[in-house]
Amino acid sequence: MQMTGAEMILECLIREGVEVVFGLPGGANLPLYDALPRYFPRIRHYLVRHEQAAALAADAYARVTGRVGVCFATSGPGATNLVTGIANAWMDSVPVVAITGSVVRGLIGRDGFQEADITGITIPITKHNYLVRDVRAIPRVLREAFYIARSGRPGPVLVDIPRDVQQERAEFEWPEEARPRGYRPPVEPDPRAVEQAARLIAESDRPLILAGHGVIIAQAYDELRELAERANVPVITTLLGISGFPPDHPLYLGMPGMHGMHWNNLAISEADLLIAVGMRFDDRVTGRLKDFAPRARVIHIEVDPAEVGKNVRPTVTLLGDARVCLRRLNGEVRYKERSEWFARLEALKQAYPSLVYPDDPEEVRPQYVIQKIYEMTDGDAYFVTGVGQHQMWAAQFFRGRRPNSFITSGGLGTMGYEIPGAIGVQVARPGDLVWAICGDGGFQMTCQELATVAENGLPIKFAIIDNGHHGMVRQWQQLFYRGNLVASRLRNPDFVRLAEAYGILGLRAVRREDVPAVIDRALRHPGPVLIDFRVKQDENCYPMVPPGASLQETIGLPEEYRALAPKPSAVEVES
Ligand SMILES: Cc1ncc(C[n+]2csc(CCOP(=O)(O)OP(=O)(O)O)c2C)c(N)n1
Repeated sequence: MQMTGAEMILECLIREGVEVVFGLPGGANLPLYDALPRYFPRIRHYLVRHEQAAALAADAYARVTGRVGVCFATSGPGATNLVTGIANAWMDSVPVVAITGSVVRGLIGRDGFQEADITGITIPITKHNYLVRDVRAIPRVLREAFYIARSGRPGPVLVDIPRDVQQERAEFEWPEEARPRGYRPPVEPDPRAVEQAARLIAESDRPLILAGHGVIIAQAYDELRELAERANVPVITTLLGISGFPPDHPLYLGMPGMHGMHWNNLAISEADLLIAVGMRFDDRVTGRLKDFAPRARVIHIEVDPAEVGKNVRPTVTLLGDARVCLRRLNGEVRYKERSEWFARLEALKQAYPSLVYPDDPEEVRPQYVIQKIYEMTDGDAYFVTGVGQHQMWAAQFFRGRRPNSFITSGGLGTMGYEIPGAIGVQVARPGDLVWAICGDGGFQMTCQELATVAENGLPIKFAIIDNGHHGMVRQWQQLFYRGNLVASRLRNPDFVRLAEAYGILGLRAVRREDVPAVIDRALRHPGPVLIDFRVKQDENCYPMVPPGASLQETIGLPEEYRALAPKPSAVEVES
């Protein structure tokens, strides 16, 4: 059938099962937008107010659905505005296809109006990208783009299509084969490696599982749990592995690393075996690499061969999809009693408490707000965060009950993720409760998207952890830059009135006793709500591994906090 390039793009999206697109039009993608209404309502389009939000919303949509997220932007500034969102998806292995309009073919390379070499710019932050110069190539390119984005280790793919290519007509031919030649991501691990891994687990007296985003991407929740229970091994989840394992499970130990549980950082240093599943030994997890897990052998379950040995050299590698690898491994492992190790972990937990904080009625502690939200929702919600202290507290105190319900920017650490991220999640899960845990700094990086929220009646609950600062920056300046607080203080707008300006219910909490009441009010309100939680401004986030330090050098909670923890029992722990 003959169609225009623009129609071909939309036809391809339909065939790829795309239902939702986030985007913003401009001169170079107007043919695409011109054709779009003919594909309504099979495709729903969410108009954002800044393209960064389109890419970030597509990223969050992809994280919760496991499907490819799609965003549109025009050439030049539209395309470059996507860059942060694309980099975010790249760092966290999220399948996104970004479709940009480009200047007409005759202007390419001639500094045409709104020309930017977006394929050049995004080479290092995409799995692959394309500039389509021939209208007949559109179906093949988009088919490949979706295949590449979602297969193996997922990631973003950008497809740049000149305006005149969108306008040209040609015969639409859907290719049989989606996989580009020479691209074959691993799926099945080597059976000998599986046997060897099982042997290491059987030999180990002090094993730990380190579960990362790969578990969630592969939807290997049951398989992870089976491994832990079958082999009797405790589970630590990285920031992006949170919600890959039930937080109330007796084998769960929480997060490791820079703001992870103190006991985990010490346990990793004592472990004789790490079973790393779908995680890449990020520096925020390992601390100083040369002192990381000095006693441990390592089993690395990983889908991307480029990750193997990049930071930590594994003893055994299971190369393949995490779910498939875990299934194979589960077939080989046996239960082993490890009472000494469990006693030791219990002792570390008691000696190095990481989740206590003072409770004072006059001040709102940020940890209290976050804990209260988890409590009052009974963890039955999606939680999306920004980046900074609030993100780390949200991770530490996580109590969500659903798998894959903690959505956050990990590798890139993109402030401003909280609003577009929550939009992507709410669009993907219209009937579910979505809480955005926001920083007052990060919130202002994308708060124009409150218009998108209001326009579409997305009933997101925004909790601004308003400490009047770029809190994490203030903390670093206080601890590592002689208390020289530069450019970390924020003079904020009146967030309640800002919400009201967008037609969103705005609430505020200034005392501890206000907190449950405003959360309750937000939960009862059917539409979007913004709550400005005026929290204690100088609260620091501990535990903390200082930058460049080893996990063994974790700074624990302040003494007066630790004193609040239940007293250690008879178990002896040398410090
Ligand atoms: C886009 C971007 N710019 C700068 C930073 C550096 N940075 C990391 S945390 C942080 C402060 C975050 O402040 P806020 O959003 O208020 O959260 P808080 O730490 O106070 O909870 C900054 C500036 C970043 N992560 N992302």
